[in-house]
Amino acid sequence: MNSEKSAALWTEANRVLVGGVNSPVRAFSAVGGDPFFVASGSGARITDADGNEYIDYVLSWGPLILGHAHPAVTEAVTKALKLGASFGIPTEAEVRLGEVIAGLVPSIEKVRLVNSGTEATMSALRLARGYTGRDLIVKVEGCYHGHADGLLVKAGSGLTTLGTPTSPGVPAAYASCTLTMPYNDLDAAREILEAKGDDVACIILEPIPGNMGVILPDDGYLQGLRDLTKKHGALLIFDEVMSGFRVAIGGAQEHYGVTPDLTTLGKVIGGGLPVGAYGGPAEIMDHLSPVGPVYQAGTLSGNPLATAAGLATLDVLTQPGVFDQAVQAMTDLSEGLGAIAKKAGVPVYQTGLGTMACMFFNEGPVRNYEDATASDTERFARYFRGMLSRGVYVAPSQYEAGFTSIAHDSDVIEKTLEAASAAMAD
Ligand code: KE4
Repeated sequence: MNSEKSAALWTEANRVLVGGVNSPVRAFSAVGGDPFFVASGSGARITDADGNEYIDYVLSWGPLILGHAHPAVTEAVTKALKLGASFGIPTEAEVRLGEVIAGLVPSIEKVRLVNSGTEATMSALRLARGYTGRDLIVKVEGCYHGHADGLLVKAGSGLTTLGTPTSPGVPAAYASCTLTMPYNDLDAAREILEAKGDDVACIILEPIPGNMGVILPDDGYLQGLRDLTKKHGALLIFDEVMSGFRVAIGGAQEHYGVTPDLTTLGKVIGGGLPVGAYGGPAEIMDHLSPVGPVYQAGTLSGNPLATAAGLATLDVLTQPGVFDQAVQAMTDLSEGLGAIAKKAGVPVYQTGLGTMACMFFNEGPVRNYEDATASDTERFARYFRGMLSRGVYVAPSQYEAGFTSIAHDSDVIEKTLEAASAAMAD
């Protein structure tokens, strides 16, 4: 596989971009080797700077559920661009995207559009603190909500001891307002709320984590958190930036029938352009400026290009049977990979729902961060390189999710499984 142009670009990138990238995971640190530079995408496939083609299961880390360069999205963004890229003045498109989101996500009556998932979660936390008048937040170990200071925190020595920063630059004072608990452990949530409940503004979690691989909630876990937060007057925030429009059109909250107080979204609702969002009942959301006192703002929030891409994506995705195409692709892929691993005698533990899934190189079960981080990351890295060399790009880390799109047809899945049969034997 020729990689001359990617290699030259990688050298140039490292001179001017920190680590050669604009987001760390793209640097392939977890899997070894240097990343390729992509030149274009179409449907389920991407082509790199040297003309090598790959079947893509990262899909820009989730947004591209219609596949790359879907005509409906391309046409919508091109049309919007010809009318002007940005105004900083209300436009109809942001109203329509708000209406579509509110119509599809059970917990959302009012929504605020922003420009990234990080901005959505950072703002939702400020709203929860402003609404409750409380300072502490509780997050789940292994859940990732973007890089806002108060979320780059690891557990203290005990459940009710205050968090400590996971990154330099985060003041201990910020981290000390964050408590951390294991996923799928209601006793831990109960212990924290009974000890600190009067000071806890919210619990935030990915209802189906996709940033420690994909892990599903135990029966009753999400409803248990819903009951506990209600009892203690804390808000429940579902970060569905990844699971939204991926595990189900209405996200994990629709699938499990558990309604959070606030929901954060991103990725799919932007169709590949920068969009984040957070929403909930008007009674909470109206605490936000300009109606209420909790401040949040953004120059490009709801901009015409991103809202055009999001609207086009959701319009196609919600047509009868379309979402199910991407679900079927993931079902077929997962079944095929399981059979291949079994035949090769490689212990894997598979998880997933809808159009997002994960194959842990792990005997299993994987119920939380501790289980996930016991996976054989070396074996995963070998599998990643084996797939890449055979034209299949899976996420360059054991702790990421895999995604399908409506463009991942049976031929794409068949070619993927052929590559996997060989890669599993590497
Ligand atoms: P962004 O700020 O990257 O748009 O969104 C942050 C975020 C928030 N919540 C969840 C559940 C997320 O998965 C993310 C971002 N996901 C990662 C993928 N694991 C983005 C990829 C990257 O960091 O480059």
